[in-house]
Amino acid sequence: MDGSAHSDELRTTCAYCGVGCGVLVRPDGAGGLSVRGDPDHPANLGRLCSKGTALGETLSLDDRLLSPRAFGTDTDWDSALSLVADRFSRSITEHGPDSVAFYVSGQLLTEDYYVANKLMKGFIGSANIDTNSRLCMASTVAGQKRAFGTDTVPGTYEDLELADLVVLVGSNLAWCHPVLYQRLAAAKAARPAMKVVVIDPRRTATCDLADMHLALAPGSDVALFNRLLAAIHEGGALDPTYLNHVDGFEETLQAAQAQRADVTGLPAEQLAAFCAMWVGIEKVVTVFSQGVNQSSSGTDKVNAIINCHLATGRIGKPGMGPFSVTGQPNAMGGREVGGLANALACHLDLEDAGHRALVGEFWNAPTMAQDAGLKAVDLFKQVQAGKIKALWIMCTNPAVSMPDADAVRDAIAGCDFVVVSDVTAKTDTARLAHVLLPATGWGEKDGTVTNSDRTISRQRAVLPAPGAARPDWEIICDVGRRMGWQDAFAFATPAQIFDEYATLSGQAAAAGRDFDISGLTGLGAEGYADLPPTRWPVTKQGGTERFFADGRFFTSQGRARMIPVTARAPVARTGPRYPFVLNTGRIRDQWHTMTRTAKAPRLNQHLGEPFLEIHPQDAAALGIAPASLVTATSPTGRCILRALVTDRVQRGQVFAPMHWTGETAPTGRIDALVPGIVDPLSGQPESKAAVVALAPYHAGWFGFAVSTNILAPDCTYWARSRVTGGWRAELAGESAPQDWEAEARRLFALPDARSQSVADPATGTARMAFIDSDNTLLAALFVSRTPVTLSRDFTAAQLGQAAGTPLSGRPSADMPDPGPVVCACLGVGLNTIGAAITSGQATTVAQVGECTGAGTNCGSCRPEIAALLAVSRQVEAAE
Ligand SMILES: Nc1nc2c(c(=O)[nH]1)N[C@H]1C(S)=C(S)[C@@H](COP(=O)(O)OP(=O)(O)OC[C@H]3O[C@@H](n4cnc5c(=O)[nH]c(N)nc54)[C@H](O)[C@@H]3O)O[C@H]1N2
Ligand SMILES: Nc1nc2c(c(=O)[nH]1)N[C@H]1C(S)=C(S)[C@@H](COP(=O)(O)OP(=O)(O)OC[C@H]3O[C@@H](n4cnc5c(=O)[nH]c(N)nc54)[C@H](O)[C@@H]3O)O[C@H]1N2
Ligand code: SF4
Ligand SMILES: [Mo]
Repeated sequence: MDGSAHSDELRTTCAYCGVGCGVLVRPDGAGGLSVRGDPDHPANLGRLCSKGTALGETLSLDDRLLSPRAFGTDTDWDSALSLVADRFSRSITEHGPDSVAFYVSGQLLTEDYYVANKLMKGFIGSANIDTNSRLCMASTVAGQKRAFGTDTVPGTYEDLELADLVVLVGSNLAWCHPVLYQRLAAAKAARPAMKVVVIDPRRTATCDLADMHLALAPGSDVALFNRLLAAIHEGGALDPTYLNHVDGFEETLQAAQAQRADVTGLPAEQLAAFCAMWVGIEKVVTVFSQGVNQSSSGTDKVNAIINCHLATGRIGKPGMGPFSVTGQPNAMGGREVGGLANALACHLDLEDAGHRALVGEFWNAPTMAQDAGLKAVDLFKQVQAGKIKALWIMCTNPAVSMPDADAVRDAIAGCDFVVVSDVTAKTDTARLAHVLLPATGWGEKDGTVTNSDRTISRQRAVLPAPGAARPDWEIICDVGRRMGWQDAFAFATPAQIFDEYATLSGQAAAAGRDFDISGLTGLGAEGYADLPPTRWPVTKQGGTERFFADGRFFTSQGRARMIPVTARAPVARTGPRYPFVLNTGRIRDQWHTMTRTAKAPRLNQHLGEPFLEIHPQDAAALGIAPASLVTATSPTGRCILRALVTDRVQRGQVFAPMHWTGETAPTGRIDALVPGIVDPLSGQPESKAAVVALAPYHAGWFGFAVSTNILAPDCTYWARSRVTGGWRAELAGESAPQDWEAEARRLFALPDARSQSVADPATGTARMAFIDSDNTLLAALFVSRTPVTLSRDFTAAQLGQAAGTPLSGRPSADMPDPGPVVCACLGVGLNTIGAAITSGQATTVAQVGECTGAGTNCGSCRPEIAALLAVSRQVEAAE
């Protein structure tokens, strides 16, 4: 079913990452959607990754918030909105405008974001609105503003394909921007001379594409790029003509030359080889992401990278430039619309009196905020101190995703009045709210998002709003009207909001800013409905594909700035008490706090529980066995995680994913370990360099359970996830219960079901199955004194099936075990792929695809298949 949209398909944009892929959706008649990549969208040209492909499986209403709730009881919208408006107004009257705050999200649509900012900054009169983009893009914003005078990504996705060298710094593109990775991989396959370098302390799936992997010391990127700048100078790669448009060259070069490169921990030859490659190849794109931003020197890292591009004039030209990839679907739109506490819409600055006046007049604002508001980490500190009396959290889950998450959770719990707008009540944050407001989610809401390469795309509603859910923009406008500002929030549609925003952008452009979408004013309802993906700027006269090749910048002098920077180590230092550096990040098939991706069983198959990557020698020294449990302790908190022993991480460093929560694995809330240390310029937390102590968690028993009912364990360690037809859970605890069967009946909420059980108190093993009257399997529990070894996928697949030999935990001989799932789209397991490789049937990724189907849909698992082939070749070579 290739080719353009069919008449019954609607075009929209993926809910997840900043690649911003176009999707074609069609209601399946059962409340869900069928989804495929939009071949006409410039970001993906028909491709989708595993998460995008599974979008249709995340739409069930079973855990949705369908009605407003106040103080634990369902209520109507009128009461809920009046309550919110009254409490905010009262706090403002009694304690001033800075006693209230909004904490919002890069997953809001531009229209939602615009009205939230208008309400707080123009009408409430405070700038206490910050966004989870503070945890994500703030260092890039600060770095680009320092260098360019504006927060602008100069290039486009096409530049990654046109480049002869692509350097990926602190970016696991294969898992986090999979479609962009696929585009890069395809370009490299077509043009094998193209080089790819990965700069990351960890060997990630992205390294499979790399010609060179620089496993630098955590946080040492500034030293590396300073060394590069010195090498650019030595190698004669400076562009003197372009440098006429740049200030600060001499000082910056001196700082770079004074930099010690050994702090990178990289062998001198490797560093020299990288520099020679960069110096010698003109068409270079340097992609960067959270390994750069989430650092106490994040802003300096960004500038260290940009310095090299400015010095060589390799910027804003086809195949050249620094390229920050954004995380959330509207991370970029949120920056454009002034979502951060120190920004105003249309790349205007809150701290610039002229800009404040311009926006204040345009909005006819009664009380324009005069000073920058609290940045996320400080904002929650003020909540904790009782200074913020009313807090409205929209579309983000800070009780999980903020650093020092236990303290943030407690701060929210202690706040006088907390409002949460979400699509579900089942989040760690929503559970703390006094008022819960049900928002419409992806597929139900309507508006625009901007992706990493400045392309504005429409998200379109294709499903009806479930229950009483309403779009975020409408909820915000309603509260604004009830607080007394009827005219300013009289919008009836997102199109009207967009039009006001586009009009303001024209004025911002007239004041010398780059963000200009005035060409999109006056679209009307129809023009807005039909708006195709459009890269800004869009003036009535046309647009610009790339920025800065002409040497024109948006600083007061109109020149770019090179910034002298010197490397600083991460703030938290390892020592005898906390000997390991904890790096954190993402996995391929989960999105953040899992409220949506965890609903799709196939997305839970890839990595089903929270884990800690640890080097084999460190694990051995600490007595941590593979698949055992580890306690990680930091100055702020404690976690228990599954040990994943691998040399992908260096000695002394460990890595854990950020996704697990109180809902899915309470001891896996990784931000409990991360301190609230921030970059002094951007306020972005250092999420990638906490310090921890590690020890084996000596469980008295381990368990694995599957159940058609949701599992609600209460043991020390548990992690649960959905499988087709039910749930599965990993369990562990200290002392084993006396009566396993009674315990299992409680766990499964099956007091009366028929059971089969085998228990051996002497060895501590127990196996039991609960069977329905029609002889199908309802639940099974496997217990052992050591981690339970059985085929998880096989056991889970028995749920709801005729109860044959469920207690074996193994398929019978005539039915081979497919093994852990590698290809989430087509459900192809490791063993199936392994068999194709060892039988000699498949020697390339493409052949594995032909034999097994793996990797032939979205391609997100191709790096893993390539790694399996590489391992098999190594084994063969050794034999
Ligand atoms: N599957 C999936 N995709 C996502 C998301 C998701 O939740 N799941 N979230 C989206 C969002 S919001 C974001 S922001 C992006 C993030 O996308 P990425 O930034 O690519 O993802 P991370 O895994 O957070 O971190 C990237 C890498 O930084 C490395 N790193 C750590 N410390 C350093 C350092 O000091 N220097 C360098 N050079 N590297 C370092 C880590 O080892 C890690 O591999 O992903 C987006 N895409
Ligand atoms: N240790 C560590 N911590 C990190 C990071 C890291 O790399 N390491 N990364 C940081 C980064 S880059 C990011 S972006 C953050 C992400 O962290 P969060 O923003 O906290 O994560 P999400 O799970 O995406 O939260 C989105 C929430 O909005 C809800 N939601 C979904 N759609 C809608 C909607 O349309 N309207 C409303 N009102 N709600 C909706 C979802 O159910 C969910 O509860 O985490 C940060 N925290
Ligand atoms: S790469 Fe995947 S998650 Fe990102 S926008 Fe595209 S389909 Fe969605
Ligand atoms: Mo992010």
